[in-house]
Amino acid sequence: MKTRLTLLAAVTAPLLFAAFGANAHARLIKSDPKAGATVAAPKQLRLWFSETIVPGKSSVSLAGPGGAAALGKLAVDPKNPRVVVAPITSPLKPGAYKATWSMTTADTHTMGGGFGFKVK
Ligand SMILES: [Cu+2]
Repeated sequence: MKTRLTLLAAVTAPLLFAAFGANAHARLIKSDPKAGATVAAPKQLRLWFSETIVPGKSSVSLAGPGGAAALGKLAVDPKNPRVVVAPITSPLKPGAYKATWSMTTADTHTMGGGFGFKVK
């Protein structure tokens, strides 16, 4: 019996590992503005992800001292489908901001996260 269990573990472990390895969940690699940075009022948010993003099923929002900031239509960079661009359509006042993202990848999985920055 013990041998059977060991054998089962030996067979399933690599399969599980392969399944996780095949997942393509969006992970934020970096952003502009950078997390924690203090910057002059940006005109757009740029987010670099680990996977190709489906922009029509993804979203970014930005909250600041005046409430929700107005963002234009989310798009991917035509040169890099892992880079998402959200235009900021009205100037940001000085203060602390929090960007919140929800990204769907081609495998239909959705991941979310957020980061903060300050406008001087
Ligand atoms: Cu996935």
